[in-house]
Amino acid sequence: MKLVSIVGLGYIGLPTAILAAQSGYKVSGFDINKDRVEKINLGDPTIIEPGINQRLYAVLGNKSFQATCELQEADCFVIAVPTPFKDSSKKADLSYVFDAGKNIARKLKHGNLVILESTVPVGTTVKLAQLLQQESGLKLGLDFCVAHCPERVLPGRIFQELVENDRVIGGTCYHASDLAKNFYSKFTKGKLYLTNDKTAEMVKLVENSSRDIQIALANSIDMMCSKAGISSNEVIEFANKHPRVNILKPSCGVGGHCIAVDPWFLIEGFRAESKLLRQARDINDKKPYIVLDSVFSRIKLLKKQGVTNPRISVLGLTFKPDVDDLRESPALKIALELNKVSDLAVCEPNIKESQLKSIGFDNIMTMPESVEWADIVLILVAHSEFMAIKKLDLKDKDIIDSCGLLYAIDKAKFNIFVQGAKKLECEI
Ligand code: SAJ
Repeated sequence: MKLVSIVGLGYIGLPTAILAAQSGYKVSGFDINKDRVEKINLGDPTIIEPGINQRLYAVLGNKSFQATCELQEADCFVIAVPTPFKDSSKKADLSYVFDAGKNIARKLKHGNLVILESTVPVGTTVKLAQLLQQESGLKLGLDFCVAHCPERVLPGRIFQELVENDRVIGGTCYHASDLAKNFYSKFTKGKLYLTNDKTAEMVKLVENSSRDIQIALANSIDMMCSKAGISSNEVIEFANKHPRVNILKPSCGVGGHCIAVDPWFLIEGFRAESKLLRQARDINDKKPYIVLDSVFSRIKLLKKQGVTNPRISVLGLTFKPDVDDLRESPALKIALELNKVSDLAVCEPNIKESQLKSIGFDNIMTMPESVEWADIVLILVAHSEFMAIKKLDLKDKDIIDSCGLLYAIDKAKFNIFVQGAKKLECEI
């Protein structure tokens, strides 16, 4: 297996293509976006990821990798295309996967392997295999093989995780799993577990559903603690001291293109059996509105106290800390709602001012500027830059911290659990 064609040069496809090229394959990266292909061939990876520029430069330089809008023949095809929702329904849009399949079918030859890496509903890999068979006229299992090997990487650590993480490979036949294992073993140090296609599909979906449920639990704990007047961050921290408990963190909601999306692929296929997943989705989807409600009650209170038009500083807009990604961001959703009705300043150090303006935010400030300007400081995302907030003058500021930033600062500073202890002191 020498020639590899990667279909889709996004966050997963491009790093995979580069790594495969660095480990001895001759790689062609296909993308439908001509502009992206041109940029990549000129050395601009079009995504931000540590180490990617140097790596891309190296594989372009030694000609082990090239991007193209014309799918090339290969020994192994890897599909890494998006699987978003269909319109406003929460059903998976598999058109990119099947378009990739149709395209590959035209180039398919005896002995080829096709690997699907995109996250898909259970049963999709076999549908892709049938499509490839129909369109190419070749026989599945005899002429070509198909396997599903879902990606598992964290943006910001993609190259490390592509190498180090264990992977699950599900073939439509044993030979497919074995061939795919052979492909990944050239650049993966993690263990490669072999199974069937449906199991691999289900594994990926339950991994992300498990995170969603854990975050929903954290958000429920947060709502209960808020009623009880105690710190949810501290409760979770202490509960996690139990050797078999591991609750995630409360936040202003769940965003991104994975955790908030993948559970729906199970809900779509297993409506009756997935009630817990559905409830977790509802809880996490409701969280931005709960944060909004608490902002509105503070506004009301300040107005009663004579502040006619309370100014709000929003800290953080991305879907999670220290990324430049606004996709499905609950923080952005909250800020856009507030922008309609309040005097707002936003501070988002990871996004360019021009992009923030194009979204509709006119008042863009640094953290010190916005904190000084505001009556209410709304912390939505715990970016590293915001760890300096306690150095600013916060007296007379009404602070709403939806992501445990202040708790994290206290913990880092005093290395003790201060919030409950502080409260105890006051009560005594
Ligand atoms: N979140 C919380 N509380 C937490 C952790 C996360 O509210 O304790 C929120 C985040 O703020 C964010 C959302 O959940 O809005 C999702 O964040 P995430 O870090 O869990 O997930 P993603 O979407 O960045 O990437 C995940 C990967 N996550 C991790 O490894 C931690 C990985 O599991 C998957 O391979 C990837 O999705 C994917 O592609 O499916």
